[in-house]
Amino acid sequence: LDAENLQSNLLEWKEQLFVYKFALEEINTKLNILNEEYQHIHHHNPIEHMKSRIKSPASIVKKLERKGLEVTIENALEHIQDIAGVRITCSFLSDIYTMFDAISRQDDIEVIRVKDYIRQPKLNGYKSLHLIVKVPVFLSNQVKKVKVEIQIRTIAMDFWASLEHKIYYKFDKEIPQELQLELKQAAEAAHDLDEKMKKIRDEVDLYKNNINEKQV
Ligand code: 0O2
Repeated sequence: LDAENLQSNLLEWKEQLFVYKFALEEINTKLNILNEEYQHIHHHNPIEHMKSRIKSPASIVKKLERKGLEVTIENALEHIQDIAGVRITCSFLSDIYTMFDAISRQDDIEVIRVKDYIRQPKLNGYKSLHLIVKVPVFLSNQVKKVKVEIQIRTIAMDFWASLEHKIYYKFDKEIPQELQLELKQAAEAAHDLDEKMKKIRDEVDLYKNNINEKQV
């Protein structure tokens, strides 16, 4: 089954696929609510921006092949965890775990997998928190639990990952060794920037608290 066939096949499976769109809409609404509530209470929004997408049939085929699986819709639905994906970019590292906790606490969301590439970065330097969650989509005659991948990272991690992604494909997934080393150093620089920003924010909070205490 090639990409074109899968595409027409996927159309036949429209019902299977459009639930991913609904699942994304639900997750987006939940995230917007959390962000606004946090802004209201703490005067700080943990989400800098977010982006969601449905994986294209061609990418689904490529991923199945990469995994050594037969290209079938059943395999796609079962083994491709990121058909629906949301990427959340946060200002600060702590915001990542704030979002993670808030998402995990929601009764109707089931977190089925967590990959913490922040505590354990990939060898190339990649950092991000990946969750696979299941969210119920209420249709007219049934409830479908739909898988969504949520990637949460800081602006600095996102900057690094988007450049690395481009380089990876530019070199057809064989990045020259010296470039790999430079990328790793850039990942460390991104990490240092995150730490520096956190320190500055803590100092700003201290100033604010001092001013408030003086006013009381
Ligand atoms: P694309 O082109 O971004 O969609 P799994 O079946 O879930 O166990 P998978 O999908 O490899 O295996 O899981 P993982 O490690 O959670 O990675 C999922 C996604 O994270 C990738 O999707 C990338 O978007 C991102 N990612 C993972 N590793 C890297 C990395 O080293 N660099 C960058 N830039 N992004 C990374 P896709 O489908 O592989 O790619």
